[in-house]
Amino acid sequence: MAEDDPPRLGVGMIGYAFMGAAHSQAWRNAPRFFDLPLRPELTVLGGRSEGAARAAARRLGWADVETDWKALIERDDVDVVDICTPGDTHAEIAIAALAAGKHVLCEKPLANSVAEAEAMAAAAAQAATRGVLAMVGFTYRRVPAIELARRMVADGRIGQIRQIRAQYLQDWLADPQAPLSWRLDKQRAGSGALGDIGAHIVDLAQFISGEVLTSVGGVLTTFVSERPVADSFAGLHGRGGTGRGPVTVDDAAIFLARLSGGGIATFEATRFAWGRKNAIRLELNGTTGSLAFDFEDMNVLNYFDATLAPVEAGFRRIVVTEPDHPYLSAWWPAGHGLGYEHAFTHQAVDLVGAIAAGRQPEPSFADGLQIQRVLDAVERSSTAGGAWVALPTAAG
Ligand code: SOE
Repeated sequence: MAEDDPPRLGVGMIGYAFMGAAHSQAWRNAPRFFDLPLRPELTVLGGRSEGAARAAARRLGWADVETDWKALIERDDVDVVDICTPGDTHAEIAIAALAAGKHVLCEKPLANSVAEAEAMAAAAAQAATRGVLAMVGFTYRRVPAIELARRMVADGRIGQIRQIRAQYLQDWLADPQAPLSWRLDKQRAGSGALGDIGAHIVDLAQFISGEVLTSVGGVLTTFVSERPVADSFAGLHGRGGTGRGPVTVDDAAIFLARLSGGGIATFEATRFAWGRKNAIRLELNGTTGSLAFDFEDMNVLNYFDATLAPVEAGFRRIVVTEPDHPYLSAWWPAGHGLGYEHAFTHQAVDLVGAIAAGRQPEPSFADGLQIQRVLDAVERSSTAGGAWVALPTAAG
């Protein structure tokens, strides 16, 4: 460590599968590309099996491992606890880490139920009075084109929002032989497409518009109720295994919403859209223009300016790679583009900045709770045959 290096920020991360790998590269790269007020250090990786955790730590760049998450959060060299485990463990780990005085980054959705999310938000509010901060990882907020869209809406570039169309489309379960994973188990994941990917588009619609959902009505469905059991997983895809087990979550969710500004919105979350690998599609139509985004072309934001003469108007393709675009000055020359992993790096950068400044990072656990209430309301609506369910308009 050089004398003028910023002070270290010890990170202890629990879980090292798909999300753990994405968070690891973020902690590694953040201080290499951005000037940070604190220097994140990949101090310790938590995992139940020592051999597997050590192999993952070597591969992902962590200095040490702990097999007991309680030991990890008590370590003096850990300042931030990064939770990359399935949803059924979020509440217990996050609440204990905050009580131990550790800042927390928790993967989305915040929890598996509103009750758990309420307990987590209460623990975070209490911890904040001691300068201990908590953030939930709705990572796509940190895609530069998404942040640009948010700024353009705030600057009035599309006027008053009338309609939002939000879709999150994947296809990794469209094959009925795709095996079971924890993401298909209600006990572990809380819900299926709704919480796993629907939560992202609820967050993005609210983040970009600056509005909240005030009521929802929707339908959840499970197309394939039993699947093969897998021996192992790489990313989202399982291998081998014998026997079959039940799917206890939704495969797809479609819902309507009313927005706090008077507009309306549609949401669609599915893992059965053959050919759509990670299509997050958002379109906002305002009184004076539209914005459209698709994650499968993530360096582009499409903008229609209805204040122009009709003969000149037309969707304009803004390539979001200029140094003046959000986060871009730290990366490559214009036109070279960013990928999925960069949003995780931006998330780490923003969290480190907030911790150094003693400022509440966003999205907070209170924001995570508000989204949990939306998910819960959609489930209740579906159970009630699609009836509208009202939501509280203030988080908390
Ligand atoms: C699976 O659907 C998943 O890995 C989500 O859990 C992530 O949040 C999303 O970024 C990619 O897809």
